Amino acid sequence: MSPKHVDYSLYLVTDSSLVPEGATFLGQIEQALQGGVTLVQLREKESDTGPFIQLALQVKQLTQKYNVPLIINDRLDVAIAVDADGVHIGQDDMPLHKARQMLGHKKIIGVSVNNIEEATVAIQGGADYLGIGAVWYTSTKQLKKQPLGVVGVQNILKSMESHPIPTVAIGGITPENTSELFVGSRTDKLHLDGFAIVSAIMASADPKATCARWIETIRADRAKLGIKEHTDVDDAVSFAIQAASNIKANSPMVHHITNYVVINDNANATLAVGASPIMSTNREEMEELAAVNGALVLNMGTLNDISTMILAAQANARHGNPVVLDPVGTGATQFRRTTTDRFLKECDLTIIKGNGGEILSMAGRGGRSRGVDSVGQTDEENAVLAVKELAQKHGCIVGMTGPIDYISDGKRVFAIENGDQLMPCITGSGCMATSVVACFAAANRSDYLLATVGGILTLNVASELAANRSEVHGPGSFRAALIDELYNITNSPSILKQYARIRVIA
Ligand code: 3NM
Repeated sequence: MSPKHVDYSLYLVTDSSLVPEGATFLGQIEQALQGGVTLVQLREKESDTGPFIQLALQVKQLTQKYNVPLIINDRLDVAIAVDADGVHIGQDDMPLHKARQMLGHKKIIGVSVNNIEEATVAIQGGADYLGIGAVWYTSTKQLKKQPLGVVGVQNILKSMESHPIPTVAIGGITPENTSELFVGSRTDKLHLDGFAIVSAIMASADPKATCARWIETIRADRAKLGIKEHTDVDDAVSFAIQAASNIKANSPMVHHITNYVVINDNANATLAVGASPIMSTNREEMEELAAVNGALVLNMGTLNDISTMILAAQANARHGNPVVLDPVGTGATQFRRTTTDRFLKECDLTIIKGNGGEILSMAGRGGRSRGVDSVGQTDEENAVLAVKELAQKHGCIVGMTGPIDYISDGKRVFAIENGDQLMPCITGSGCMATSVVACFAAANRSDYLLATVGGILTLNVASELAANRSEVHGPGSFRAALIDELYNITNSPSILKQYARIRVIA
């Protein structure tokens, strides 16, 4: 699960000592999940390492069943041992930079803060979210500092306005005081993203009903303030337009290790959208390039030096650069399947962008490849499950291109219906889509799902504009016109609004 898309609305923080008689710890958590908690933190201060890991694995089974991230309190070793989605650290726990070094950029790291200075340091240090507390007195934890009250929370939010990250409040929060806290703490620009709760859920006689009512209240409060719940199509198109301008403004370097059939088209597509291509394959310079890259493309078309590709991916991930895999023809041979598995295991992939045959085959949902071409079609239900499951399994964005493109972060799924039928008639149109997606990701790191949607949308709209040109009579002239239109969109991206045919599926 990418840290960027976590729903913090109702965050359960566990405490096994509070479970009522007749109920069980896991039962309380499962009921809370059924009621709609959006995040779970396992917080067991007294547990030894072995039993903690066993418990974490049991809780992870539950959170996975309900597709909710699992965060481990304090214990990085346990978080790593069970491959949790992240860790929550207090001011006296492992320093944030050490935790990040150990967990990498794909895991969520939350930090407890009680004042403006702690919040500033945590944000500068790269925290993914802040737990602000304690808001009120609580019998669940011995507080070392005075509770903040609603105004104290608001002061911290105010101090974050120029560099916001998600926030949850914690300490003494109940269904009865949530609205007061939410409305009272908001600033002109910011509001709490959610509420972290221990006793009011763990000690509840009916956690499912408690949580279901609670999440309703939270949503109603947001609606009253006119805060939108989910990213919609308009958001995705606006993001794409801004994202296209950002590429041109920043001209990020996009390093391709790609195949020699499409290398020239990949470089030209990259230039056309305003980024700067480099197509090096020499192992000697991978590390140095990673230090200045905006993104890395790994394209499996003509696989040669796999260990250099892995080296480059690891170096780029270390520098926080998005790594985009195009698993060309992955299902076609055993060698390609094995190599794909190596990439999945050894590289910290940000985005996988493949055609229907490739993505369905990786998801075990029936895709086939003949050579590097996609074979066969699938219904929408299967396609949606394929991108969603694959994204969840590998904690990255998955984009599947075809007559309709499906893109998911494991939770949300977008479908793009743009594109022209001449696209599959030129070699490497899918590889070009991957290049453009990498350019979007390089210059728009705040939301890789929307960056992927933006990249695929841009190429598809360019293909429609190219096919409609009077001088385009077939694949050859279409190929040249496609580069022209990519370039034109980059210079006036608002045209995307007029052409975009996007749906949000989930
Ligand atoms: N952290 P309840 S307060 C775990 O201030 C925890 O950082 C706090 O429990 C902080 O929801 C707290 O039962 C306990 O009041 C919150």
